[in-house]
Amino acid sequence: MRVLLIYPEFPDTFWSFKHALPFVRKRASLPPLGLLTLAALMPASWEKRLVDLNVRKLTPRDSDWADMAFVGAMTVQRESARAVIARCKTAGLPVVAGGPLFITEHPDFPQVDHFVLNEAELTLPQFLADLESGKPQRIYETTEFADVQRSPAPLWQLIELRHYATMAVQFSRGCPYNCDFCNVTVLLGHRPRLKTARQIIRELDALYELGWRESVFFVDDNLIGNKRALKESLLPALFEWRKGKTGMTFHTETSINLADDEELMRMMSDAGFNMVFIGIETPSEESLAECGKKHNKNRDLLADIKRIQRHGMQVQGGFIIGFDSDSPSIFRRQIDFIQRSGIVTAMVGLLQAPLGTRLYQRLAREGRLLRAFSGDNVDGMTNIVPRMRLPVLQKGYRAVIRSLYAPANYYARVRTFLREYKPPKVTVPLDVQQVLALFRSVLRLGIMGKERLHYWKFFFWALFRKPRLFPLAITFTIYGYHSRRVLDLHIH
Ligand code: B12
Repeated sequence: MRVLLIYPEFPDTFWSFKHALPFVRKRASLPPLGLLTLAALMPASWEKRLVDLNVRKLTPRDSDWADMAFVGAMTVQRESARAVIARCKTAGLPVVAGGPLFITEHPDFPQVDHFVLNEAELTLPQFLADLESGKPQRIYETTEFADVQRSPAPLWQLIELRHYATMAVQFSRGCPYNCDFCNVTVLLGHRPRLKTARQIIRELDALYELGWRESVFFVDDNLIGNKRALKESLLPALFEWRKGKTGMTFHTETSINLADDEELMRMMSDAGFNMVFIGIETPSEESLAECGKKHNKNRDLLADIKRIQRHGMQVQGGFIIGFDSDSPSIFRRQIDFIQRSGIVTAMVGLLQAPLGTRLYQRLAREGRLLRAFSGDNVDGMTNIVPRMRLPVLQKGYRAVIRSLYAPANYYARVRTFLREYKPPKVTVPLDVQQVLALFRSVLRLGIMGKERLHYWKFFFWALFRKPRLFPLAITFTIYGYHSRRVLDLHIH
């Protein structure tokens, strides 16, 4: 059996980093970890070829070679997935689909022959058995959650690592919290299921042996969902593993209560974590109560963020506008909060209700759902009828985005961050591409860019005041450029 594993293209969005990647000559930000894991679950005797459309095109030679196509995608890749499925069908290939997009929207894909839904560790074996006996069903699904300690290491050899900006590993699945707008607990459950430290070390070893020295994203829903396992097992193992090695910094997603645990922050930083993405959502206590984000309530969020930054970890933040409790004052409050926090990469979106969430159920009961979730939570659109009038909400939202990413404010935020940030001990050694990225940023932003005055002011400030953090400062100039390009597309 020859199988093609296909990852559809991401549109030009905040998280695609499409305008930033050319600076470092990369083609995509992250590899498709779901498909790489799926490949490892398939029989070893099958021949496998992975086509990530974010890296290269699908050619007739690929489809001529294959006996079957496996397509995996998130909602944001919907359009590309549709086109890919149509192409495979035209080429006469049976199509199997799985992953988040199809879990929620499989009825909208009549061309797909088989859906292998939920966690493939549980559903793929049954499909394989039925395929073998010649009677494969159309849908395989389950309400159970997989034991990730039996999950195989991803088949890295199916991709060319050099095309990606970051690699990915996954320690746990599931999140102990229950925010009403998030579908992670529906997809992956409440109780974090953990791999063993040994599994992760094996995955990191494989990447290191393939020559990877750049950053690795722990794509956990909340890495600190089980703090004890982290402190007693994973972090000490990572610390030991790191000895005698160069590079390979880590970043991940956590909840804000990371800031409460001095020991955990120190251990994470020592293990090589230099960045965490946190769902901050809003400075409004009423809105936090409304969405059930109890763990963000009754705390000094700004002080928490700074504490994490002082432990050598950059904080990226997710923010939401458009809760029922939000009044028009929220626009100014969000801007002020984000500026003061020094969160450079602030993902601000309008409240949306993905299928399967508690929010979706409530709004369906109230007759306030308009259409399916677009899959991109920062496109300035929403699929719900908000309390605030939609034109007011969208106008306010655009003002927030414009303000946050205007060069003067953006660079001010980077400075706020760099003043607070303690340079981490673990770093990635500078390579040729990073040095070239500096020259490309000078050319694009410092010479050709409309923002050049801000750029040079910041450039010299960073060079003289924060020389150790200068490479990071240049990375921020590039991210700022990407964010402005993408958000301009959405808000004009
Ligand atoms: C890494 C990640 C990203 C990366 C994606 C990079 C990449 N190249 O894949 C980035 C940062 C770009 C991203 C962005 C976003 N993401 Co995201 N992301 C994740 C995250 C944290 C991990 C994904 C992962 O690698 N998992 C590990 C692998 C092993 O699991 P898996 O992919 O689910 O695969 C398993 C099964 O699904 C199945 N499977 C997967 N593919 C296939 C294919 C076939 C054929 C079969 C049979 C089975 C199968 O088998 C695998 C093993 O069990 C997930 C949460 C999660 N825990 O999955 C959210 C998640 C996928 N993201 C989500 C969302 C909403 C987003 C954003 C809108 C913003 C946000 N809230 O974060 C943006 C949208 C993108 C944009 N605007 O461009 C949702 C998806 C909802 C949906 N229906 O699409 C998730 C589930 C989290 C959440 N609830 O918010 N994300």
